[in-house]
Amino acid sequence: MSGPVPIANSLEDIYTPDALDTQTKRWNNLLSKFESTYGHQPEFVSRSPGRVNIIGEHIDYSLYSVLPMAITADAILAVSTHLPAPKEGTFRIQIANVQDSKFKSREFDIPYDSVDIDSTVHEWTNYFKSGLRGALELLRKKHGADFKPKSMQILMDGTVPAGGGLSSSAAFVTASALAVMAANGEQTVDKKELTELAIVSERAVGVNSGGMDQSASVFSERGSALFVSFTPTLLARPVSFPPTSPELTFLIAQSFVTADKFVTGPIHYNLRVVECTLAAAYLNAVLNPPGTLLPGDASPLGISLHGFHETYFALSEHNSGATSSKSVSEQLEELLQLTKQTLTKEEGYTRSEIATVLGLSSVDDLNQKFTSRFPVRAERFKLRQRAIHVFNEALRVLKLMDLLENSPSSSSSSSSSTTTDLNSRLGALLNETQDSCREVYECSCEEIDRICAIARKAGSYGSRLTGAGWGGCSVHLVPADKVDAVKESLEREYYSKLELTEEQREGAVVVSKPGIGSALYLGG
Ligand code: NG1
Ligand code: MG
Repeated sequence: MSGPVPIANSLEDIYTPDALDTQTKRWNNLLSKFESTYGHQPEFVSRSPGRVNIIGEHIDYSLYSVLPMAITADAILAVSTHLPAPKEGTFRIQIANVQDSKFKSREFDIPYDSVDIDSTVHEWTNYFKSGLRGALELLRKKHGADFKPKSMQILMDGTVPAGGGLSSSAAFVTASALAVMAANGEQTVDKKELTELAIVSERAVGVNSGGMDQSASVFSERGSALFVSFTPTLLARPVSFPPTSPELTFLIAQSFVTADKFVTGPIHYNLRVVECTLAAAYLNAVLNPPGTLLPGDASPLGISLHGFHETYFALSEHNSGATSSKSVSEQLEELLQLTKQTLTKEEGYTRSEIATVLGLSSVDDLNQKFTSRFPVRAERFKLRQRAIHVFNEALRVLKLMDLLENSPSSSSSSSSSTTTDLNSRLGALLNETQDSCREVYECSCEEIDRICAIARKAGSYGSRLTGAGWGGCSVHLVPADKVDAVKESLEREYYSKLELTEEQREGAVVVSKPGIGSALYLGG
């Protein structure tokens, strides 16, 4: 699955036939606006899509595997590199947006060796700058520390709804990093390298995120979902859904409750990252031999529940079952029991309680290690609930993969009964995830819960929030012959009660076809 980001020679290489008309018009608009803005045609276009997450919610930053798929909506950046350098030691970036009314165009003169990003302001160009910073680090690694980056003129168009749980931010950061690589002569960009730099780059914008979005944005292949693992190293492989009749579709429904992780991070997303990390440290302190250190890993704060999982079962007495070592599923079941016996306080744990168990000298020491980079606001940390969700969700991903890859209908031609059975079993897993997100992880919201109930009543096999939650989008597993019924019910019982623009109403519910990931379009 690794290898270079594909070079697209035409839009047919990027979009599914049903999207081609709209995208051709959109790309022509981008290219002509580029000409009118900068007075010449761009040299290339860099493209990265958003994604919907099918299952595996809020477990990527704990380094458990997830199953997203790329959608059609994407970020596209038209680029040229004719601009002369402003003065010795600096390069110039001019960046504009086709939705210029909302995003004012900007110009930056940047010293070769440092891209400063003020992550305390919510400025749209910060996402470009985070991709730029990551790409420059990679370019300096390849060409030496005194690498001189090219000046760039950029026009951007993003159609992934922001704050919608469809990874608008990751699409923009990844497309930006790819654009900088290509502008500086790297047209064969390795997918794994691009993904890893996009993951680290995005954290510079103030959200302590996992790696699912960037992986889906880069690695996805048309017609397939993507199974992404993060440890021992990043790995992504396509997964296809068995052919069923009627065809199974994924519906994406907006809640129009904006969930801006940048703003709510301290009480929502970034707090969950801290709670999971502290749960790992706590379980390690209590269940592993005194002095056991968790391995440093690629998780946002450097240690994770997966790290605890590995360490615990690496100790032979825990792993040797009657026959051979336990399967991952058996290990996860055991971790669930251990968690319930060890993290017994439903009301959560105070900083001082945690510091004591971790053997830290003070709460300041705890804050310095876990909450200094991204501040969080909480008196108590619900370690029990977050760890239970993570281990259960990791189990659900394995169960869904088992259904996809080992169910009878995936091998032989499926009779309608096995199809319905398979679809309802897939859907049941998605519904369990929604229950856990709502009750245990507390990252849903009343609007999303209502949308899921409406969709299920109208024929969805499985309905749940997708992405970080607290608003944003939902994903629904709907047989093709029920899509209209679900859309109509959502319109009648949910959207009709909202003040929506025509454009919002158009994009409220979309059928998402699994699309290709990042691509470089060299035009011509
Ligand atoms: P969204 O809401 O699509 O940005 C976020 C994280 C993911 C993952 C999901 C929850 C960022 C950039 N992405 O996705 O890493 O943790 O929430 O599964 O914050
Ligand atoms: Mg995002």
